[in-house]
Amino acid sequence: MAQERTLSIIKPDAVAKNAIGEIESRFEKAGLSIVAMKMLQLSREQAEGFYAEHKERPFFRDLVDFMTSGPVVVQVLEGENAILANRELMGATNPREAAVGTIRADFAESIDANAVHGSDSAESAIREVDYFFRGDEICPRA
Ligand code: IDP
Repeated sequence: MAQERTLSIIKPDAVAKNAIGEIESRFEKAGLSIVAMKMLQLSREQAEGFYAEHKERPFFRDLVDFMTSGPVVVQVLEGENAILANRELMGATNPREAAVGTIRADFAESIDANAVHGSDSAESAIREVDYFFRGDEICPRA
């Protein structure tokens, strides 16, 4: 099995609910290690750049409004098949469709305010980790 890294974000709704610890705990209990993390108030420019692939989508402005509405926690998770493992822990984009026991089923209110982000492919994981972290900010486990 491949050791991978993926970019995870705890979004403003989950930070506002004081759910940071519970969400981090799910990653760790699932065998993913947090190898970098920071809390940030994203600027509009940062949020727009991060979600550039959605620029033409009708929900883009709402997404940027939401992602800049309060602080977020960005982190790099490392572990076996970390990209897929994180997506499984997160659950479906729309919390109404998210499987029982997933982060979105338990913490998200709506498709707009859906608690977490996770890279969806190896290619986006590289781009997204790079978007928020310099190499020397990542502390790999042995
Ligand atoms: P993902 O976060 O599950 O990977 P994406 O399709 O990449 O989902 O969409 C990025 C984010 O954009 C979602 O997490 C959600 O917050 C928002 N989003 C996606 N689709 C919609 C929509 O139809 N309405 C409103 N917001 C949406």
